Amino acid sequence: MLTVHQRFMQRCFDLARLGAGHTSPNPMVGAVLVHQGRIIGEGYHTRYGCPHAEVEAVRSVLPADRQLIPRSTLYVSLEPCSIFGRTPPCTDLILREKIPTVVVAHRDFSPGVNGRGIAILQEHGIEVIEGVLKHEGYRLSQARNVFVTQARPYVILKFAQSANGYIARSGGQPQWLSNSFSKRLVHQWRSEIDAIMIGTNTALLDNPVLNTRLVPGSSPIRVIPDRQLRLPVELNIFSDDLPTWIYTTQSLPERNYRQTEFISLPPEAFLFDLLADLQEKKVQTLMVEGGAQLLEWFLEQEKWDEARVIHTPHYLPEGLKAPVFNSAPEQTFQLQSDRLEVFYRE
Ligand code: AOF
Ligand code: ZN
Repeated sequence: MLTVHQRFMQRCFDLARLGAGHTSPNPMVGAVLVHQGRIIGEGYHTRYGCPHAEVEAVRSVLPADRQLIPRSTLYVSLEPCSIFGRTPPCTDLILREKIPTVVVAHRDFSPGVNGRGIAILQEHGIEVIEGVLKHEGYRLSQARNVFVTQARPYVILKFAQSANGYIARSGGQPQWLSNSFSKRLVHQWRSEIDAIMIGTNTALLDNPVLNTRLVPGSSPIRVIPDRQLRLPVELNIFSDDLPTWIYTTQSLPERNYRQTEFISLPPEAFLFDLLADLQEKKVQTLMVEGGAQLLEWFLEQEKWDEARVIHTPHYLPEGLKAPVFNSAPEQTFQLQSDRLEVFYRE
Protein backbone atom coordinates (compact mmCIF):
# COMPACT_ATOMS: atom_id res chain seq x y z
CA MET A 1 0.00 0.00 0.00
CA LEU A 2 1.34 3.39 -0.97
CA THR A 3 1.20 6.25 1.53
CA VAL A 4 -0.57 9.48 0.54
CA HIS A 5 2.76 11.14 -0.31
CA GLN A 6 3.81 8.14 -2.38
CA ARG A 7 0.54 8.12 -4.31
CA PHE A 8 0.90 11.73 -5.40
CA MET A 9 4.58 11.18 -6.15
CA GLN A 10 3.66 8.21 -8.33
CA ARG A 11 1.33 10.55 -10.22
CA CYS A 12 4.32 12.90 -10.75
CA PHE A 13 6.32 10.00 -12.22
CA ASP A 14 3.47 9.03 -14.53
CA LEU A 15 3.18 12.62 -15.74
CA ALA A 16 6.95 12.93 -16.14
CA ARG A 17 7.06 9.87 -18.41
CA LEU A 18 4.73 11.62 -20.86
CA GLY A 19 7.74 13.76 -21.79
CA ALA A 20 9.87 10.71 -22.67
CA GLY A 21 11.85 11.30 -25.83
CA HIS A 22 11.31 15.07 -25.85
CA THR A 23 13.08 16.58 -22.84
CA SER A 24 16.73 15.67 -23.47
CA PRO A 25 19.21 16.83 -22.30
CA ASN A 26 16.83 17.90 -19.57
CA PRO A 27 15.24 15.34 -17.27
CA MET A 28 11.65 14.14 -17.40
CA VAL A 29 9.85 15.86 -14.53
CA GLY A 30 6.28 15.76 -13.27
CA ALA A 31 4.55 17.94 -10.65
CA VAL A 32 1.23 17.86 -8.82
CA LEU A 33 -0.39 20.52 -6.61
CA VAL A 34 -2.60 19.06 -3.90
CA HIS A 35 -5.04 20.83 -1.58
CA GLN A 36 -6.56 18.68 1.17
CA GLY A 37 -6.21 15.49 -0.84
CA ARG A 38 -7.51 16.97 -4.10
CA ILE A 39 -5.27 17.60 -7.10
CA ILE A 40 -5.85 21.22 -8.11
CA GLY A 41 -3.05 21.35 -10.68
CA GLU A 42 -0.61 19.11 -12.46
CA GLY A 43 1.90 19.28 -15.25
CA TYR A 44 5.12 17.95 -16.69
CA HIS A 45 8.15 19.09 -18.64
CA THR A 46 6.85 18.52 -22.15
CA ARG A 47 9.87 19.43 -24.25
CA TYR A 48 13.40 20.78 -23.90
CA GLY A 49 13.32 24.56 -23.57
CA CYS A 50 9.63 24.59 -22.64
CA PRO A 51 8.30 25.45 -19.15
CA HIS A 52 9.22 23.21 -16.27
CA ALA A 53 6.78 20.82 -14.60
CA GLU A 54 6.17 23.16 -11.66
CA VAL A 55 5.24 26.02 -13.99
CA GLU A 56 2.82 23.80 -15.90
CA ALA A 57 1.25 22.57 -12.66
CA VAL A 58 0.66 26.11 -11.37
CA ARG A 59 -0.64 27.26 -14.75
CA SER A 60 -3.17 24.44 -14.86
CA VAL A 61 -4.93 25.54 -11.66
CA LEU A 62 -8.47 26.79 -12.35
CA PRO A 63 -9.12 30.46 -11.49
CA ALA A 64 -11.51 29.42 -8.72
CA ASP A 65 -8.80 27.29 -7.09
CA ARG A 66 -5.94 29.78 -7.34
CA GLN A 67 -6.57 31.10 -3.84
CA LEU A 68 -5.88 27.57 -2.52
CA ILE A 69 -2.27 27.52 -3.78
CA PRO A 70 -0.79 29.08 -0.59
CA ARG A 71 -2.41 26.25 1.36
CA SER A 72 -1.40 23.44 -0.98
CA THR A 73 1.43 20.94 -1.23
CA LEU A 74 3.56 20.75 -4.34
CA TYR A 75 4.84 17.30 -5.27
CA VAL A 76 7.72 17.21 -7.75
CA SER A 77 9.63 14.19 -9.00
CA LEU A 78 12.88 16.18 -9.01
CA GLU A 79 14.32 18.89 -6.80
CA PRO A 80 13.06 22.26 -8.13
CA CYS A 81 15.73 24.10 -10.08
CA SER A 82 17.41 27.18 -8.63
CA ILE A 83 19.20 28.39 -11.76
CA PHE A 84 18.44 30.43 -14.83
CA GLY A 85 18.71 27.90 -17.67
CA ARG A 86 16.45 28.21 -20.67
CA THR A 87 13.73 29.12 -18.19
CA PRO A 88 13.74 30.99 -14.83
CA PRO A 89 14.29 29.12 -11.53
CA CYS A 90 11.32 27.13 -10.21
CA THR A 91 12.31 28.07 -6.66
CA ASP A 92 11.30 31.67 -7.53
CA LEU A 93 7.91 30.48 -8.70
CA ILE A 94 7.34 28.45 -5.50
CA LEU A 95 8.24 31.47 -3.34
CA ARG A 96 6.08 33.83 -5.40
CA GLU A 97 3.10 31.49 -5.17
CA LYS A 98 3.68 31.10 -1.41
CA ILE A 99 3.46 27.30 -1.57
CA PRO A 100 4.12 26.17 2.02
CA THR A 101 5.15 22.52 1.49
CA VAL A 102 7.16 20.85 -1.26
CA VAL A 103 7.63 17.08 -1.56
CA VAL A 104 10.55 15.88 -3.68
CA ALA A 105 11.64 12.39 -4.76
CA HIS A 106 15.25 13.02 -5.67
CA ARG A 107 17.91 15.69 -6.02
CA ASP A 108 18.86 17.32 -9.29
CA PHE A 109 22.64 16.82 -9.64
CA SER A 110 22.91 19.61 -12.22
CA PRO A 111 25.67 22.13 -11.47
CA GLY A 112 24.22 25.03 -9.50
CA VAL A 113 21.27 22.99 -8.20
CA ASN A 114 22.31 19.77 -6.37
CA GLY A 115 20.67 20.61 -3.03
CA ARG A 116 20.61 24.37 -3.52
CA GLY A 117 17.03 24.30 -4.79
CA ILE A 118 15.95 22.59 -1.58
CA ALA A 119 18.13 24.85 0.61
CA ILE A 120 16.64 28.02 -0.90
CA LEU A 121 13.12 26.81 -0.19
CA GLN A 122 14.01 25.87 3.39
CA GLU A 123 15.73 29.21 4.00
CA HIS A 124 12.41 30.84 3.15
CA GLY A 125 10.53 28.73 5.67
CA ILE A 126 9.09 26.26 3.21
CA GLU A 127 8.78 22.73 4.50
CA VAL A 128 10.61 20.34 2.17
CA ILE A 129 10.04 16.61 2.40
CA GLU A 130 12.76 14.83 0.45
CA GLY A 131 13.11 11.22 -0.59
CA VAL A 132 9.52 10.10 -1.19
CA LEU A 133 9.81 7.11 -3.58
CA LYS A 134 13.46 8.03 -3.70
CA HIS A 135 14.67 4.99 -5.62
CA GLU A 136 12.05 5.32 -8.34
CA GLY A 137 12.78 9.06 -8.52
CA TYR A 138 16.46 8.29 -8.85
CA ARG A 139 15.76 5.96 -11.77
CA LEU A 140 13.51 8.53 -13.45
CA SER A 141 16.23 11.21 -13.40
CA GLN A 142 19.22 8.90 -13.65
CA ALA A 143 20.01 9.68 -17.28
CA ARG A 144 20.19 13.40 -16.54
CA ASN A 145 22.23 12.83 -13.41
CA VAL A 146 24.75 10.60 -15.21
CA PHE A 147 24.94 13.10 -18.06
CA VAL A 148 25.83 16.01 -15.76
CA THR A 149 28.20 14.14 -13.43
CA GLN A 150 30.05 11.55 -15.56
CA ALA A 151 30.99 13.57 -18.67
CA ARG A 152 29.33 10.93 -20.84
CA PRO A 153 25.81 9.95 -21.90
CA TYR A 154 23.67 7.55 -19.91
CA VAL A 155 24.45 4.21 -21.55
CA ILE A 156 21.83 1.51 -22.07
CA LEU A 157 23.08 -1.84 -23.36
CA LYS A 158 20.45 -3.72 -25.31
CA PHE A 159 20.61 -7.19 -26.76
CA ALA A 160 18.54 -10.31 -27.36
CA GLN A 161 19.87 -13.73 -26.60
CA SER A 162 18.97 -17.29 -27.50
CA ALA A 163 17.83 -19.84 -24.92
CA ASN A 164 21.36 -21.29 -25.00
CA GLY A 165 22.98 -17.92 -24.29
CA TYR A 166 24.09 -16.72 -27.69
CA ILE A 167 23.65 -13.13 -28.67
CA ALA A 168 21.43 -12.16 -31.57
CA ARG A 169 22.61 -9.46 -33.90
CA SER A 170 20.49 -6.34 -34.16
CA GLY A 171 19.27 -6.27 -37.76
CA GLY A 172 19.33 -9.11 -40.30
CA GLN A 173 16.28 -11.32 -40.62
CA PRO A 174 17.83 -14.76 -39.99
CA GLN A 175 19.34 -13.53 -36.74
CA TRP A 176 16.17 -11.90 -35.42
CA LEU A 177 15.28 -13.86 -32.29
CA SER A 178 12.86 -11.71 -30.34
CA ASN A 179 9.12 -11.67 -30.99
CA SER A 180 6.96 -8.88 -32.39
CA PHE A 181 6.11 -7.51 -28.93
CA SER A 182 9.77 -7.12 -28.01
CA LYS A 183 10.50 -5.66 -31.39
CA ARG A 184 7.86 -2.99 -30.96
CA LEU A 185 9.15 -2.20 -27.49
CA VAL A 186 12.65 -1.77 -28.90
CA HIS A 187 11.24 0.79 -31.31
CA GLN A 188 9.56 2.56 -28.39
CA TRP A 189 12.98 2.73 -26.73
CA ARG A 190 14.50 4.10 -29.91
CA SER A 191 11.95 6.91 -29.85
CA GLU A 192 12.99 7.80 -26.28
CA ILE A 193 16.77 7.93 -26.65
CA ASP A 194 19.07 10.46 -28.31
CA ALA A 195 21.52 8.15 -30.04
CA ILE A 196 21.95 4.50 -30.94
CA MET A 197 25.27 2.76 -31.45
CA ILE A 198 26.40 -0.46 -33.12
CA GLY A 199 29.87 -1.75 -33.99
CA THR A 200 31.34 -1.77 -37.48
CA ASN A 201 31.02 -5.53 -37.90
CA THR A 202 27.35 -5.45 -37.00
CA ALA A 203 26.81 -2.59 -39.45
CA LEU A 204 28.55 -4.58 -42.19
CA LEU A 205 26.86 -7.91 -41.51
CA ASP A 206 23.33 -6.76 -40.76
CA ASN A 207 23.08 -3.51 -42.74
CA PRO A 208 20.42 -2.24 -40.29
CA VAL A 209 18.46 1.00 -40.59
CA LEU A 210 18.30 1.68 -36.82
CA ASN A 211 15.38 4.08 -37.08
CA THR A 212 12.04 4.22 -35.26
CA ARG A 213 9.44 2.51 -37.43
CA LEU A 214 6.97 0.50 -35.37
CA VAL A 215 5.81 3.31 -33.11
CA PRO A 216 5.35 7.05 -33.71
CA GLY A 217 8.26 9.17 -32.56
CA SER A 218 11.62 10.49 -33.58
CA SER A 219 14.57 8.34 -34.62
CA PRO A 220 17.84 8.40 -32.72
CA ILE A 221 21.11 9.66 -34.16
CA ARG A 222 23.07 6.64 -35.41
CA VAL A 223 26.58 6.45 -34.04
CA ILE A 224 29.18 4.02 -35.35
CA PRO A 225 32.78 3.74 -34.25
CA ASP A 226 34.37 2.86 -37.61
CA ARG A 227 38.05 3.24 -36.76
CA GLN A 228 39.38 2.22 -40.19
CA LEU A 229 36.51 3.66 -42.28
CA ARG A 230 35.46 0.24 -43.53
CA LEU A 231 31.75 1.00 -44.01
CA PRO A 232 30.70 1.27 -47.68
CA VAL A 233 28.47 4.10 -48.82
CA GLU A 234 25.78 1.64 -50.01
CA LEU A 235 24.73 0.78 -46.44
CA ASN A 236 21.19 1.66 -45.34
CA ILE A 237 22.43 4.05 -42.67
CA PHE A 238 23.92 6.26 -45.39
CA SER A 239 20.90 6.10 -47.67
CA ASP A 240 18.16 7.96 -45.81
CA ASP A 241 17.80 11.46 -44.43
CA LEU A 242 18.42 10.59 -40.79
CA PRO A 243 21.67 11.71 -39.19
CA THR A 244 24.59 9.32 -38.75
CA TRP A 245 27.81 10.11 -36.93
CA ILE A 246 30.83 8.06 -37.92
CA TYR A 247 33.75 8.20 -35.51
CA THR A 248 37.09 7.27 -37.01
CA THR A 249 40.82 7.41 -36.37
CA GLN A 250 41.41 8.14 -40.08
CA SER A 251 41.44 11.51 -41.79
CA LEU A 252 38.01 12.62 -42.90
CA PRO A 253 36.75 11.32 -46.26
CA GLU A 254 36.42 13.78 -49.12
CA ARG A 255 33.20 12.55 -50.63
CA ASN A 256 29.95 13.89 -49.24
CA TYR A 257 27.49 11.47 -47.63
CA ARG A 258 23.91 12.56 -47.01
CA GLN A 259 23.24 13.51 -43.40
CA THR A 260 26.46 11.84 -42.27
CA GLU A 261 29.02 13.56 -40.14
CA PHE A 262 32.54 12.16 -39.77
CA ILE A 263 34.46 12.85 -36.59
CA SER A 264 38.15 12.03 -36.35
CA LEU A 265 39.63 11.08 -32.97
CA PRO A 266 43.08 9.91 -31.89
CA PRO A 267 43.30 6.09 -31.53
CA GLU A 268 44.67 5.96 -27.96
CA ALA A 269 41.46 6.50 -26.00
CA PHE A 270 39.10 6.21 -28.92
CA LEU A 271 35.87 5.05 -27.29
CA PHE A 272 36.42 7.17 -24.19
CA ASP A 273 36.87 10.25 -26.38
CA LEU A 274 33.84 9.24 -28.41
CA LEU A 275 31.67 9.17 -25.28
CA ALA A 276 33.00 12.54 -24.15
CA ASP A 277 32.28 13.99 -27.59
CA LEU A 278 28.71 12.67 -27.48
CA GLN A 279 28.22 14.33 -24.11
CA GLU A 280 29.54 17.62 -25.48
CA LYS A 281 27.09 17.28 -28.35
CA LYS A 282 24.30 17.00 -25.75
CA VAL A 283 23.56 13.32 -26.27
CA GLN A 284 22.05 12.46 -22.91
CA THR A 285 21.07 8.85 -23.60
CA LEU A 286 22.90 6.34 -25.79
CA MET A 287 21.62 2.83 -26.49
CA VAL A 288 24.24 0.30 -27.55
CA GLU A 289 22.76 -2.53 -29.60
CA GLY A 290 25.88 -4.65 -30.15
CA GLY A 291 27.75 -6.53 -31.34
CA ALA A 292 29.18 -8.63 -28.59
CA GLN A 293 32.64 -7.03 -28.75
CA LEU A 294 31.29 -3.52 -28.32
CA LEU A 295 28.99 -4.59 -25.47
CA GLU A 296 31.96 -6.25 -23.75
CA TRP A 297 33.96 -3.02 -23.94
CA PHE A 298 31.23 -1.09 -22.15
CA LEU A 299 30.92 -3.80 -19.52
CA GLU A 300 34.66 -4.15 -18.93
CA GLN A 301 35.23 -0.41 -18.73
CA GLU A 302 32.14 0.04 -16.54
CA LYS A 303 30.81 2.68 -18.90
CA TRP A 304 27.27 1.39 -18.85
CA ASP A 305 24.31 2.22 -16.60
CA GLU A 306 21.48 -0.05 -17.63
CA ALA A 307 21.15 -3.27 -19.60
CA ARG A 308 17.96 -4.45 -21.27
CA VAL A 309 18.28 -8.12 -22.11
CA ILE A 310 15.62 -9.91 -24.13
CA HIS A 311 15.64 -13.65 -23.45
CA THR A 312 14.07 -15.58 -26.28
CA PRO A 313 13.03 -19.25 -26.43
CA HIS A 314 14.97 -19.94 -29.64
CA TYR A 315 18.16 -21.94 -29.91
CA LEU A 316 21.09 -20.85 -32.02
CA PRO A 317 23.46 -23.63 -33.07
CA GLU A 318 26.43 -21.30 -32.70
CA GLY A 319 27.23 -17.67 -32.10
CA LEU A 320 28.87 -15.24 -29.75
CA LYS A 321 28.30 -15.73 -26.05
CA ALA A 322 25.98 -13.11 -24.59
CA PRO A 323 27.35 -11.07 -21.65
CA VAL A 324 26.44 -12.48 -18.25
CA PHE A 325 25.47 -10.28 -15.30
CA ASN A 326 26.48 -11.19 -11.78
CA SER A 327 23.52 -9.58 -10.09
CA ALA A 328 19.80 -10.30 -10.42
CA PRO A 329 17.74 -8.09 -12.73
CA GLU A 330 15.97 -5.20 -11.02
CA GLN A 331 12.94 -5.64 -13.24
CA THR A 332 11.55 -8.52 -15.29
CA PHE A 333 8.76 -8.32 -17.85
CA GLN A 334 7.16 -11.18 -19.75
CA LEU A 335 6.51 -10.24 -23.39
CA GLN A 336 4.58 -13.32 -24.45
CA SER A 337 7.34 -15.84 -25.27
CA ASP A 338 10.17 -13.39 -24.56
CA ARG A 339 11.36 -12.25 -21.16
CA LEU A 340 12.88 -8.81 -20.68
CA GLU A 341 15.36 -8.42 -17.85
CA VAL A 342 16.58 -4.97 -16.82
CA PHE A 343 19.88 -4.65 -14.97
CA TYR A 344 21.51 -1.57 -13.47
CA ARG A 345 25.19 -1.10 -12.69
CA GLU A 346 25.67 -0.15 -9.09
C1 AOF B 1 12.71 21.59 -12.63
N1 AOF B 1 11.57 21.21 -13.24
O1 AOF B 1 10.48 20.34 -14.96
C2 AOF B 1 12.80 20.40 -15.12
C3 AOF B 1 13.98 20.76 -14.45
O2 AOF B 1 17.56 25.02 -19.11
P1 AOF B 1 16.36 24.88 -18.27
O3 AOF B 1 15.67 26.17 -17.98
O4 AOF B 1 15.39 23.85 -18.80
O5 AOF B 1 16.83 24.39 -16.81
C4 AOF B 1 17.73 23.35 -16.62
C5 AOF B 1 17.68 22.94 -15.15
O6 AOF B 1 16.38 22.53 -14.80
C6 AOF B 1 18.57 21.75 -14.86
O7 AOF B 1 18.94 21.82 -13.49
C7 AOF B 1 17.64 20.59 -15.10
O8 AOF B 1 18.04 19.41 -14.44
C8 AOF B 1 16.36 21.15 -14.51
N2 AOF B 1 15.18 20.56 -15.05
N3 AOF B 1 13.90 21.33 -13.21
O9 AOF B 1 12.65 22.19 -11.57
C9 AOF B 1 11.55 20.64 -14.44
N4 AOF B 1 12.81 19.84 -16.35
ZN1 ZN C 1 12.69 24.33 -12.84
